[in-house]
Parts: sequence; C-alpha cells; structure tokens
Amino acid sequence: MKILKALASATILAGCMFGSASAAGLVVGFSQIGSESGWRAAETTLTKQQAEKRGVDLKFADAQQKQENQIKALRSFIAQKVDAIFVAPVVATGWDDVLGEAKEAEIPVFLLDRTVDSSKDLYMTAVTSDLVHEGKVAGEWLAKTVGDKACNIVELQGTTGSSPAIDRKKGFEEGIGGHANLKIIRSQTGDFTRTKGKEVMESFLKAEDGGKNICALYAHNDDMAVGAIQAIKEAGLKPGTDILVVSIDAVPDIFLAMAAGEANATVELTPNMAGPAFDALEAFKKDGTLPPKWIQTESKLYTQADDPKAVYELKKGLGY
Ligand code: GZL
Repeated sequence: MKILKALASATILAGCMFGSASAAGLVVGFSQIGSESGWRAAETTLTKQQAEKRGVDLKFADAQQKQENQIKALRSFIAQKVDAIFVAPVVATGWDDVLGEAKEAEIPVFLLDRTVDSSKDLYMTAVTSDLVHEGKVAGEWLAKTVGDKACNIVELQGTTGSSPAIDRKKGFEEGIGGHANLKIIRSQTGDFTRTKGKEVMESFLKAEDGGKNICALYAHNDDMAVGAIQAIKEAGLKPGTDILVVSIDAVPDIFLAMAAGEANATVELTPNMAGPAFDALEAFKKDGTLPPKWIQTESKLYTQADDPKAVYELKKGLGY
C-alpha cells in the first residue's frame, strides 16, 4: 500500500513541477452572439464544458445579436485584463478599433465560427469551417439531385453582413453555377432563426403561386429550414418532396425532419469551436507557439440515406 501512495504523490509532484500545457487558472472572456439557433446554443454549452474541463475561468457575455454589446463586452474584458478573449463576431465589419485596443493591451483574441474583415494581425486565429465550401457542397448536391429539370430556388440567408451569410451565398452560387436549369428566384435574410425563417418562407410561398413555382429551398442554417418546413406544410405542400430542402449545421432537429421525409440534406458544422481555440491558447501560453491564422473545422454532407434517426440519437448527446 505504501508503494502505491509514494507512486501517487510522485506523479502529482511531477505534474506540478513540470506544469502542464493546460490553460488551468487562465481567465478567458467569451463574447457570444446570442442564442439565435440550436447550433449557437450548443456552441455555448460546449465552450463552457471545455472551460470547466481545462480549469479556465470563463467570463461569458451574451450580446443578444447586437455588435455594440459585443464591443462593450470586449472593452470590459480588456479592462479586467483577462488572459485571452474568445469572440463569435455577429458581423464581419466594425472590429478594427476594439481589436486594436486588445492588441494594445497584449490580450490575444480568438475568433470562433465567424471571421472579420479586420487585418489578421489583430487576432490570434479564427476557428471556423470553410463557409464557402459548405455553400458549394449544398449547391452541388441540389444540382446532382435535380439533374436537367428546371428548378426555381428560394434562399433564406443568414444574418446580413455576417461571414457565413456572405460566404454560404457565394459558395452555393458556385455549386449551382453552370447549371442553367437552376435559378435562385428569391433570396432574403431569415437572420438564422426559426421564426424569421418561417415568416420569410411564408412570403416566398405567397409570392410564388402558393409555392407551385418553387422547386427547392436553400437555407443558410437548419433552424431557418425547420421554420420554413412548417410554412410549407401550412401551405398544403410536402416539404422534401414538392419543395426540396437543403441547409447547413446538421443540428439534431434537421435529422428528425429528414427521417419524416421533410428535409433532404444538410452540411455539418461542429459546435465545438472552443476546443481547438483552447488548444491553441494553451500552446501559446506554454511556449509562445503561434497558431495558423485559420484553424479549419470539417464539413460533412448528410442526406436521407444516412440513417437520420440514428444520427439524431447520436447528436442529442453532443451538447445540443
Ligand atoms: C456559422 C455560424 C452560424 C450557424 C448558425 O459558422 O456562425 O451561426 O450556421 C448560427 O446556426 O446562428
């Protein structure tokens, strides 16, 4: 028994002596956009779990979708002299001044899931997916699915001025490019929410002969697609059949819709952006290692062929 105790204390001692590369004891300010979608809520949950696991003191600020609230939060974190700032920037512009202040204060800034137009030397790294690629995968799936058939598409865009809205639109247009039979006939922001997604889809259906003139919906996230599916059903049409539905995020509820035949495809976005950000922070704090300016997360296409019920069950346990 004595040997075991000696071994245990030696291990603990070694851990203390050499220190770990962990972020234990660090204070990190996290400016989150809000909780506009199921994906965003999962990102918040996972960020808090990651901080807890790593012994980080996380100062959390919810901006209720307003950039001015994010800027206020960043200034408060700077005043508190936090060790690092994580921010999911609601829009891409208007960050130069506050990021300059963080740089001045020598506080590293990590962007989560969205990028900014500011100079790259104003932030440590951006942990995001390839947002253009996501849109392109969605467009290519639709082109392959409809073949040569004429297909009028309506598009629900994300938050105006956000990098996902800009890049997912660009990527989708690349994906359907060269297919003259595919045409985006209406495109409007649904602000990444279910409510707005439903509202805007209702207006599209009304404007397009009750939806008879619409072949497909492309939504920049699943939450808007789920809202739009409700509107399509209330208009007496079958989502997934009369109107194909393709979106992005791969949140659990889109797999329920797929299992019911009401949605067709989604491109997965991991809500665990904080894990890679904390890893980069730990490496930086340990020995000054600088991460690449972009830490890219994976994107994967799911369709009805991928056992949506099973994927739903799996996803339910992952922070959603
Ligand atoms: C994309 C992320 C988007 C999600 C939405 O990286 O910023 O914001 O796709 C969320 O669900 O609202």
